[in-house]
Amino acid sequence: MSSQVSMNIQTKSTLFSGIQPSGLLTIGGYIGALRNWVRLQHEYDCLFCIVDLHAITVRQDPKTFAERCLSFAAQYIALGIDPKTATIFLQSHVPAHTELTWLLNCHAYMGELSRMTQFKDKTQGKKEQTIGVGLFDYPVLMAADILLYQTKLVPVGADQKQHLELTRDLAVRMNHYYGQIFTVPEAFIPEVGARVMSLQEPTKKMSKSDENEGNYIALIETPDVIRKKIKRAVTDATMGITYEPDTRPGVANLLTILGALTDRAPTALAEQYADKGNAALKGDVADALIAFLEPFQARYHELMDNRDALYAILRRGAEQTRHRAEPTLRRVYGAMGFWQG
Ligand code: ATP
Ligand code: LTN
Repeated sequence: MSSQVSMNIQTKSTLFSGIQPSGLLTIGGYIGALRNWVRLQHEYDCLFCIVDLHAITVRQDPKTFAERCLSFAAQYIALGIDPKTATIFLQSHVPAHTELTWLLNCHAYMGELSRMTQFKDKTQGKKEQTIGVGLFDYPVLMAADILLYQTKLVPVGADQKQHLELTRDLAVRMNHYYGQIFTVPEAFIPEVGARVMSLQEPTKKMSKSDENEGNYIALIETPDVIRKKIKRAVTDATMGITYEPDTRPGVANLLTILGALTDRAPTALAEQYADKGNAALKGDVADALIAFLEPFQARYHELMDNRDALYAILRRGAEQTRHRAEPTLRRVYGAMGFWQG
């Protein structure tokens, strides 16, 4: 490696992000997060994780889990993450993530974790005896993911803002007790597309684990299904197209999706479609989705057909991150007074 290259690596700040392989990647995850990973990958020293340990906070089928994790790696790459530039890896391959989680657990409070909206949403209506402790502790594992690498920037959708704030609080708290051990990270949340909404219930977030498949567009959806789902998307009876997320969430969501895929502001698109109807807008949204997803899917299938290359990328990612995680872990143990031999 030339000294110029090694200097560049050292001077770039670290960026970390992850997605849990808990279902099919959706257009919401792409617009809210992955799109920005692709955009930021050359500016930062990037670590892109498949957070498989987070995924098991809800039951996963052991028969399909490994394949899904692999397919996430292929989708990251097919969307434009360059494995030569960024590091792609599975969370479970780097034991330091769970090790740091324990150290952070001993500094996190029941109260702050109980206030997490995602925990409240995912446990709503459930009996306490049926709620896994992992779901409660989920944000601490996420904090460990981030803090382990002295991460500066974390590109995520708006729903993860609260988890990022908890991560920052934990970092500041630990730095206060033990001296400077962690970089305090910042969230990168896009202005447009930070919260892509469900197609059938446009007042809630599009989610890959939604029971109703009609609520999301998966990245590996076929053109026919995309057209059907967009056609059935809930809008309203008001004439013409306007961008009013509070009063017309369905229409605003379609404008957001189209805007993200065509690099236009949703408000500018609304003006263009002002005199048109929902059907015209929906037709164009479906066209834009298909135009974007077809070449992506071709790249994805090619990668899935070439398993050895994919395995090599993930093995290299695991090896690199295992090394990178070690100094922070040692620093934390040391600062806390553990005898390290
Ligand atoms: P699950 O349903 O399993 O909780 P999800 O679909 O909500 O999953 P995550 O794995 O939680 O997706 O999120 C992956 C990344 O994509 C996160 O950064 C998240 O903020 C972002 N993201 C997910 N869904 C959306 C959405 N609808 N709009 C914008 N960003 C999103
Ligand atoms: N909780 C995140 C996934 C996640 C993550 C991370 C995101 C786990 N660890 C670290 C950014 C950085 C979610 O999207 N549900």
